[in-house]
Amino acid sequence: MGSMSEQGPLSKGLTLYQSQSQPSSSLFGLSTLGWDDWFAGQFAEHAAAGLIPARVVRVDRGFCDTLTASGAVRADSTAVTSLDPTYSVCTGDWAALRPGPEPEIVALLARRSAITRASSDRTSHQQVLAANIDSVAIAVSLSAPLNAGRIERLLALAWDSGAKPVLVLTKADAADDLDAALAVLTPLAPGVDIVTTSATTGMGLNLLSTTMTGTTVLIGPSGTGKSTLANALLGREHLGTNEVRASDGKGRHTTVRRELLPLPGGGVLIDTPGLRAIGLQNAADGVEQVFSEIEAYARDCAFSDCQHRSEPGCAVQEAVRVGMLDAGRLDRYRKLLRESERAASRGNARESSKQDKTKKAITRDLRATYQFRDRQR
Ligand SMILES: Nc1nc2c(ncn2[C@@H]2O[C@H](COP(=O)(O)OP(=O)(O)OP(=O)(O)O)[C@@H](O)[C@H]2O)c(=O)[nH]1
Ligand SMILES: [Mg+2]
Ligand SMILES: [Zn+2]
Repeated sequence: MGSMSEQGPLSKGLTLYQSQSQPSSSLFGLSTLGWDDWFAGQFAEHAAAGLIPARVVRVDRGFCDTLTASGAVRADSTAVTSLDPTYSVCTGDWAALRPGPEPEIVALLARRSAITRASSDRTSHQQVLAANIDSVAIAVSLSAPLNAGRIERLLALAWDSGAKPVLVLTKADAADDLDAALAVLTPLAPGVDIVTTSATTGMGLNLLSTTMTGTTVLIGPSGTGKSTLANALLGREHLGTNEVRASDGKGRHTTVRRELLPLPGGGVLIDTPGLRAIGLQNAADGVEQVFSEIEAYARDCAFSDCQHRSEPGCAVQEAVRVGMLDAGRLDRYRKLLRESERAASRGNARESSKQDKTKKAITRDLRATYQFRDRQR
């Protein structure tokens, strides 16, 4: 781990290209940052215009830190900054960059996936938390009381992004009763891998790094140990961390910017600030995926439009009655669906946009893959 300390993630990309072992047109090093044929296919016209591909590491008031095939570049990003946050440049985006003494981002490539939440400003805008992600790692602290509703909410956001959710349990060294925690968490997350970790003892870190291929975004409340975990995976103290408040055990919102970090073993991690409010917007697909066992019971209801309240022949209520399904979970399912639908009906014309349809299509695709995988287990 010590040997990594001189070599930051930014210089890593640079080193790959200084070796000159590849022709200068080769995008070999970019693939370690997540570049693939899907993005390359969109880039032909930009390449013809003399632009180069760059992955956005950090967005910082009109500028972006990016990684390109020839290393780190800080570029003006005014041209890709919009009043509507959905369309503004975001960590994880692939951009077309005009190199030179004053580098500039000219355009963004279409996103393959994005994790979004309803904006805190209560408009119909969506805030993009991270773009072009393959997995969403949800950090859950084992040293704090578990909050089922919050975990389900984060899972819904994750499923809805088109990426694969993973529950990452942190601070296992400080857990009161790990088995009891797993017994609570497992039924909340059907079809989701759960990895138990401790940055203090190193527990689960190898397993976690093999689980994370491509780009992983780490989300969760403040103080759950996201940045500490990222540092442990990175092998050096790159990100600032801070103790939780002694008074109430809550985090101090130490991380204030999203940041993309290439990992030494391959793959890319995006650390994010602790989430306060997690508003769902048009995330019904995600909600249904989180509560997939309820959806499965509902297929056996006598009425196809059963509301699972007091209808005769309701298979969901039957599951509650025989103890297969927790009544509280059914309530939370209803609440999240309602919230998501209400937000969607507040009238967001963009919902029907092509981008959104693409996102949903990808979600469906991934879902089919995971369902297939689950059957194989
Ligand atoms: N016991 C124990 N403490 C940990 C572990 N990981 C992190 N912590 C502590 O938890 C506190 C919060 O860690 P951070 O990494 O700053 O948490 P964060 O999720 O990045 O918080 P924000 O940036 O505010 O969202 C720090 O005091 C860490 O030392 C762990 O594995 N075990
Ligand atoms: Mg942090
Ligand atoms: Zn029913």
